[in-house]
This record gives sequence, C-alpha cells and structure tokens, in this order.
Amino acid sequence: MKLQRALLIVDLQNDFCRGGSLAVPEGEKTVPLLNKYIRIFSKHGLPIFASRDWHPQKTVHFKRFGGAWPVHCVQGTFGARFYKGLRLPEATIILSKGASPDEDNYSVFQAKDSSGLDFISLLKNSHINELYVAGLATEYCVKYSVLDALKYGFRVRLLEDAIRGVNIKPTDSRQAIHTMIAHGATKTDFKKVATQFSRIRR
Ligand code: VGL
Ligand code: ZN
Repeated sequence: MKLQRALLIVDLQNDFCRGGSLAVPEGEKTVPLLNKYIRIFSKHGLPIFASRDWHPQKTVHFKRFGGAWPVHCVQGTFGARFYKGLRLPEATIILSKGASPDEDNYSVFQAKDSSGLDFISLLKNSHINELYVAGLATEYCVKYSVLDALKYGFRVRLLEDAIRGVNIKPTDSRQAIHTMIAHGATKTDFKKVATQFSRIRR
C-alpha cells in the first residue's frame, strides 16, 4: 500500500502558548521545529492541516457554563489566532473545532474546514492514509485526534519532539503518549523524518 502522508498541526494558538489564558508549558517551544516540519511537507507537495480551537463566548466547554476550562480561543479574538511565529503556508487547510455552544470534545475529527467539510472527508478526498501529528495539548486534542485517526484506520506517526502537554497531573503527557502507542501510533522525531523524506524522490 502506498502511503499518502499529511501533516496535522494541532491548536498552535496564542491562548495555548506563553501568556495565553490556557498556556501549555513550553507550548510555543514547538514552533521552530514545526516550521521545519512544515518546510519538509511543503517541499514534497504534501497536504498540511492546522486545527484550531474555535469557541463561542458561551460554551459548555468553559468553567462558567459547566465545563472544565477557563475561557480560551474565543472565535475572532487574539487568543484564538495561530501563534505568530508559526509559518503556515497559504495552502494550509484550517480546521475549526469546538465552535458550537454545546460541544465539549477535543478531537480534530469533530472539526470542519472553511466550507464545512469534516476532517475525515478531507482525508478521504485526498487519499491520505498516514498522518504525522504534532501540537498541543498532548493529553487532550493531540491524544483524542490520534485515537480517532487510529480508530478510522489511519496510520499515525506522533512527532514526539513537537508536542507538549498541560500536565495537570505531572504524568498526564507520558500516560497519553503511552495510550496512543498502545493503540497503534508510532513515535518519530525531526531527525528521523528528515532522513526518511530525504530518501523519497519528489
Ligand atoms: C484543548 C483544553 C481545552 C486542546 C482544547 O486543544 O488540547 N485542551 N480545549
Ligand atoms: Zn477548548
């Protein structure tokens, strides 16, 4: 089976980075490496997806309306914008999630692009069967997206040097990585990806 690859960058938004309302420790430190992954995928003409948390002001996802989280990534605000250093190419497919007031989930498979297509349709349309996944937060959006991807039969390579977790409990990220691997994801890192892609003829 020929592998059709794509890159998925999860929620690299201001509110999840330093100074944001739900800052993931070292979240923004993934950015230089993400830019390098982006360059590799661009160079090889492979699709790049970037998800964003895209909440209304009132949502059951926020503490004040019964959820678990402080207000973050409200549609149209600075906090919801992609982190400034992240160099997303023009052709990046943006996936928005958590956009309806009764939605309280983390998976990118619940997200839609600007024309309302969901992630699974977009992947199927481009015959993608392997996802390289990075971003924030390891034990929430990254984990639930990876588990869904595996459930739907995609291969998943977790970019372990370009993910970060919230770690409400200090072991949360490690546990999440464990779970993703146990369900069939495999880990890789920039060095390995760079070598792997340098062998692929364009
Ligand atoms: C996320 C907490 C709240 C995430 C989103 O994208 O990982 N985490 N909302
Ligand atoms: Zn959220």
